[in-house]
Amino acid sequence: MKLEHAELYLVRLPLKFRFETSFGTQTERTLLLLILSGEGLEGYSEGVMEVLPAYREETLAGALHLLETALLPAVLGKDWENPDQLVQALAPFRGNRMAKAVVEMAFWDLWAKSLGFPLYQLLGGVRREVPVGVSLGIQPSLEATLDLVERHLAEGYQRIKLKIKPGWDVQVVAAVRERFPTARLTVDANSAYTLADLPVFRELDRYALDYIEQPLAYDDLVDHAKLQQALTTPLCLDESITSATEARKALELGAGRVINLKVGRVGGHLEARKVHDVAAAWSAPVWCGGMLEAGVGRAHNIHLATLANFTHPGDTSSASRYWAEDIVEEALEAREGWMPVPEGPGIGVTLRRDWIRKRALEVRRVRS
Ligand code: OSB
Ligand code: MG
Repeated sequence: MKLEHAELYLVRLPLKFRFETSFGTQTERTLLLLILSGEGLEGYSEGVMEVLPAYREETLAGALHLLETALLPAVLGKDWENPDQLVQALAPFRGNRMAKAVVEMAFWDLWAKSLGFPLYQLLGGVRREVPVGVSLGIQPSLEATLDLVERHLAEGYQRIKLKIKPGWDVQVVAAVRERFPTARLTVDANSAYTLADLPVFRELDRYALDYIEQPLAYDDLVDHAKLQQALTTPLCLDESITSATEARKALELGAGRVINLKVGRVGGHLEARKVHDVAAAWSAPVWCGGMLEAGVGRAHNIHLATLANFTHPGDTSSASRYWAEDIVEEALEAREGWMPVPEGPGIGVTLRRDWIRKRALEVRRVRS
């Protein structure tokens, strides 16, 4: 596949809900969209980086700069046999996995389209629909939390993930567990705690949570291993897992027993599949995380989540929960906790091009 040119768009989308986590509150998403062209076809991807480095280190401005000046120039004007070869060309640039994922994922879409296959078939997926739960932000009150949980369970979501932070943890879990004794429940701390908070986790250990997601520092494995030793509830790592190598080290150390796999965080589908395989070798389930994606990123996530070891429900809930209007024509909607895989070659979505062009904050064209 000869890559010819690329267009980068920055688009601001207002969120339908206020999304509070331990690291901040979001009311909108500025997303980076890549359209990669070659041989008369187009591949699409969406970045997961945010304006500010609150989740991990990468930023939107940094990624845009790197894509324009280094990553896209390294791949444009050349003929790539497969995604592996393209990933090798990006290997000399250290880190910046979210930015690299933008290039890699658009290439997968393009390559799958050139071969006439849906992406999930090329990845080796085994499902036509994927199990989904929902990630619920910190609410202003316990009553608001209980209402929100009730509504999403009624919609059929297979598990509820509650965002927690110091001072908003045990009491909210206790209240939700009391009202919904058999619901699959998890919590996500987004690195808000330290080992000094062991008493909080001992309390949380009593509520039959599926797992506790990323309680400690975003770049830590060792303290997570110490915490895991002290608990019955499995820990799930999100921020800490940036590659298959980190996943191997985490599982070997006992830093967690479950992985929240985000294709954007680990540098693309190829690395995500390696993380998936390492986890399977350690009998550790993975599930598909989300970063409040619009239609393109969401479609990529769904295709990835068809792999066999995605046994726990993911965060890839219905697009209509997040956005009044999406960047794609297709409605990516879950039914009774199952998200169907988009049909057609590649990721199977059509861009709303005129709408995107009208709303774009910036457009950058990169040629070989
Ligand atoms: O920690 O999983 C996370 C959103 C943005 C950044 C980090 C996280 C999240 C979510 C929401 O939990 C997942 C989603 O609904 O897309
Ligand atoms: Mg998380």
